[in-house]
Amino acid sequence: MRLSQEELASGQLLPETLELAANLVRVNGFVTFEEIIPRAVIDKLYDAYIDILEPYLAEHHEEVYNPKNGFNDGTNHIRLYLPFEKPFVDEQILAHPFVLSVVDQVLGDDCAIRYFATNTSLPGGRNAQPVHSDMHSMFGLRYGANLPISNLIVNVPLVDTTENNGPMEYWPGGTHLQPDYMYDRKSFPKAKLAEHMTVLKATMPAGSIMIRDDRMWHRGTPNKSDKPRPNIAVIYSAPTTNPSKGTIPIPQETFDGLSPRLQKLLRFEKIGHPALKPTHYEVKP
Ligand SMILES: O=C(O)CCC(=O)C(=O)O
Repeated sequence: MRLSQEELASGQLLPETLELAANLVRVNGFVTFEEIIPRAVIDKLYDAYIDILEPYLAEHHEEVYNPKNGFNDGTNHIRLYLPFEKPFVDEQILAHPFVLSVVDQVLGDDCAIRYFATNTSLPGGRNAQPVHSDMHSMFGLRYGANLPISNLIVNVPLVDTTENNGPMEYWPGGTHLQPDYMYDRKSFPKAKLAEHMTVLKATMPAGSIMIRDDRMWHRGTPNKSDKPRPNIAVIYSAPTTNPSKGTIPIPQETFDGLSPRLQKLLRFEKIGHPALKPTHYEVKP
């Protein structure tokens, strides 16, 4: 969606835009707001991200690179958890009023942030990722109805995402509306179905915001450019459906400097702990 000048200037969605956006998430699995975060903020984030990515890749080369099939099965994709510190900690990224109005509407205003990371398609990838949803079934193969939306992933690309630099591909419209058992690893393979289904590419300008149900099927694709294509990924969860302990260590001083709303969003996280060093290993609660 492209927002009006009035909405961009006031930082508030008009009631009809909010209704449309929330219903698009419910029905289509996602909504995108184009070019929301100012370019200067995005460029600063990109530079800071490259400053941690490059040494990280150099230091962890042996762990992340396999001579047989390349990096991460030839996808050259990396998930890197971010340290909870500036410039990554920015209210425009974590508590943007457009995002909060949509997540409050869909998840409830007691929702919480449970995840803070990046997904990057690095140059030189040969293979696309397998088609997947980010959440697995809650009840395995036993439950045959769709469950309410419990996690919304907010992606913010730090570069213009084009056909050429590894846009995420996604299957909207119904893949988030499946019975719970369809998200089990043993259910009918998504890749087989996806080949016959309509797919979109998440091409968008840097600083756009995509809000998606974490069950919507998607995959990373190879980056044919010579520059990394990072997406920030923040997950907002309905607390009733996501009682896990926190995964984001937040230094007390940093927490104290946040807005009351962002403090509330982060209330289940590890407040008073030193910031995490960047890592590609899964951060467990
Ligand atoms: O290209 C992207 O940002 C999506 C990557 C992704 O889905 C993943 O790494 O699980």
